[in-house]
Amino acid sequence: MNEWKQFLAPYKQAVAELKVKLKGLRAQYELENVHTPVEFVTGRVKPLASIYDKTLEKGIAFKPSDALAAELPDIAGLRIMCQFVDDIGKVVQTLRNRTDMRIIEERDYISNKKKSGYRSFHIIIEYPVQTIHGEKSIMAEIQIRTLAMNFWASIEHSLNYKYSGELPDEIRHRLERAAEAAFRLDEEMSLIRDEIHDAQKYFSAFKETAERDYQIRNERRNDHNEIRNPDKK
Ligand code: 0O2
Ligand code: 0O2
Repeated sequence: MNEWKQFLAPYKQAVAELKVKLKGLRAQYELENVHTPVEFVTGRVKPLASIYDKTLEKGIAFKPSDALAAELPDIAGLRIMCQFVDDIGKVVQTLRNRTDMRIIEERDYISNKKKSGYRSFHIIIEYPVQTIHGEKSIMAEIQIRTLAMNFWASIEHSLNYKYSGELPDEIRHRLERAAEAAFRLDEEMSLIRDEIHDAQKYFSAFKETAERDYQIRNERRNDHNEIRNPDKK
């Protein structure tokens, strides 16, 4: 078990670092007061049970090794959720421009959806982790998708788990139709994105003004109390 702990340690570190970096993108866009293509970011190290299942599927030995690391590029997995389909391209371009990771492979399951109905953009990166024994390069997978694609994928994933990958035909068909409905939702939202952006800008400005008003009122109340009760601290 300790062997696995040691093997997975750089992946754990990579997930933690990449989460901070990718969430940082959102903060930078917010600072510049422009629409952020990053809605939220999640990350995980693949659980041992899932690693075990993958080794059975791929016919490789279930033991910590370079061969296993090479066969499973998603031991470290990050997910970036976007509001609009267009945002996905922006995030991909931003990742291509970064110098702290190297893109090894891109898989576009948005233009080429999977048979299940799955849509997402996958990027496999090589990422250097600094350890006490020097630099260790590991692979990580970044999945970029819209909120609607994410909603579909998480429901489908749970159903697949429930039926151990053998979905009854009726559910499979319904999921295919639901995937199309999710994609149409994305298309509809894209068509009114300017309206949505305006509304979001208005809402942020409103929140800022309300926050400022609250602070001013609070300061005035404190000044007033000090004048009326000068000895009270
Ligand atoms: P906030 O303020 O909640 O948005 P950790 O548990 O320490 O490893 P983290 O980031 O808390 O790290 O956990 P995780 O599970 O990797 O990421 C969850 C982040 O994604 C949290 O944001 C959740 O709020 C956010 N999240 C999850 N599902 C949704 C969703 O459906 N919609 C939105 N908008 N956000 C979601 P933060 O970063 O903790 O901050
Ligand atoms: P988990 O639980 O998310 O970690 P392979 O080359 O065979 O190892 P594959 O399937 O060719 O892998 O790679 P792919 O399809 O580029 O990426 C695999 C990951 O994408 C999956 O990881 C899922 O997270 C997601 N994914 C791919 N297809 C589907 C799908 O039809 N439905 C859902 N819900 N997710 C999908 P894991 O390891 O399968 O699972």
